[in-house]
Amino acid sequence: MAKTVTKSAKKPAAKAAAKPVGKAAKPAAKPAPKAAAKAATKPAAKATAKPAPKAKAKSAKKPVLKLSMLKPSVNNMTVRVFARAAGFDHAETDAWGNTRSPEYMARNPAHLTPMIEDKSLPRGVLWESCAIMQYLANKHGLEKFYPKAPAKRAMIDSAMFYLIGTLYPYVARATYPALGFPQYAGEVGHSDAHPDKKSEAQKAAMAAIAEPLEVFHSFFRDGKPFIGGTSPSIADIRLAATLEFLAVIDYPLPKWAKDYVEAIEKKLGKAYAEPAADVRGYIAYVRSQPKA
Ligand SMILES: N[C@@H](CCC(=O)N[C@@H](CS)C(=O)NCC(=O)O)C(=O)O
Repeated sequence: MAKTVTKSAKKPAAKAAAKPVGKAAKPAAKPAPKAAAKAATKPAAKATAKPAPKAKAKSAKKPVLKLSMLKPSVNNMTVRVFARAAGFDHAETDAWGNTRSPEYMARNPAHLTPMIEDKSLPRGVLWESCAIMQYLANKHGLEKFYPKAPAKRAMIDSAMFYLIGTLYPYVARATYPALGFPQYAGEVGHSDAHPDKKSEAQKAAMAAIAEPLEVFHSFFRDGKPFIGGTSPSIADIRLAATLEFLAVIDYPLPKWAKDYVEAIEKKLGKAYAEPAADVRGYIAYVRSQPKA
């Protein structure tokens, strides 16, 4: 499996976004070994004391969040944005063409990305974008992205479950044919139905997007800039990334949604823009291809 450590893996995240929350400052970085930490705090008088060996400084920077991902995917974009925005040192492995390999399947029988590897997990890996963000936010106390207060947290969870269970299936049915992604078994788009039937199903899904989309605006945002309030939560990252796919079908996003994605991109800076560029680049590529 070719391992890609992206540039941003070395550079935590866009400054605007990276200001780590609470303990997020060192969410992923291994704490410096005690000896090295002591040396770093020794007074100037002892300046002649041996500085911490370079190897130790290096190991503190070692990427510790290991993420397997696919660049054109918004499910993956979600976690890639979050990892950058939260200031993780992370290494990304491009899993393109590899998700059904025996090695990958042995770890992840669902053959899905995004997937993180973390020894403290019972099975060593975790997939599902929202579960990954919840876990990492819990583990590292990233309350800015995932509030701890039960009522506030419940709204973030509700928004994310609603997205995965209701909005995303419509988005997938409407956009996957244009993206060249396989549809799920049992879907008209997956069957050998007449192309007119497939197009009908795609159009019906496209028409169905408006209602849940409006729910995010009127109910979950409820006049606030973001679902999370004044700063983007993990539910906002999940929603904004999902909306990126709609460009491939020229979906007429309502003005609030365009402004909302822009506001998230502005708040998160490079943390958002960099993974978004991969999705947008893929969409530009498929759109440049002659229609079959
Ligand atoms: N609900 C999941 C969806 C994950 C998913 O569908 N991943 C796709 C890419 S968009 C995948 O890894 N497919 C590879 C495969 O099935 O082999 C999430 O949010 O993480």
